[in-house]
Amino acid sequence: MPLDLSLYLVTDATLCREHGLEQTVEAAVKGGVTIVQLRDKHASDEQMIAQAKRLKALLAGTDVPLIINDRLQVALESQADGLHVGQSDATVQQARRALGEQAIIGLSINTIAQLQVSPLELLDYVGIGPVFATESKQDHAQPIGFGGLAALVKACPLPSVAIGGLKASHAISVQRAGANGVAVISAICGQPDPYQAARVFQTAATS
Ligand code: TZP
Ligand code: MG
Repeated sequence: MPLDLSLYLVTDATLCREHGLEQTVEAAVKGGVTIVQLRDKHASDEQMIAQAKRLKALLAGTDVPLIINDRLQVALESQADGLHVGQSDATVQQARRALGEQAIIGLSINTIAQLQVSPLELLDYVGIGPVFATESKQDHAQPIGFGGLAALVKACPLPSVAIGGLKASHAISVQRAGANGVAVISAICGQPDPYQAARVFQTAATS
């Protein structure tokens, strides 16, 4: 199955409180989300494994893969489709060795220097950002804007997804910067209608 990064949902359990995490993911996938990352900075590994297994069951029968943020052990034990690591998480080498050839492995990058020292041959994609400042990640790096995004996309031979403060109205600018997709938390999690919130990205990207 080719990797479709076009609308990448990163979950936030707190923001999803109103509808529930699974209901939000289910609705967003119906609305066009192509890949889901389970991200939770507060849950224990056990809680996250249980949550990942519920999401895997929910996504069964769709082509939408489940990626785990940061925690290699959770990805392994939940039999998720892959792992997304930041600059200070498990290394890409550790992840590839533990998860195998088939796993989808992504890495966050914010600078050309980080790109240059990354083992690109072991990666499936990079997450580039933050494009804008965002309240969804407290400790985010310096925002890079669309200019920074375009420069990193140009320097990177891998598929890429842009992240950080992105809304449907930015989909065209992300496309023009050359990224393969848009990754979002708050544009879908916590929205009154997660299905519609996902749908507007499709409309925006094709218009
Ligand atoms: N990494 C860089 S910015 C960010 C992450 C996880 C948060 C993106 O959230 P939002 O609500 O789409 O700005
Ligand atoms: Mg991380």
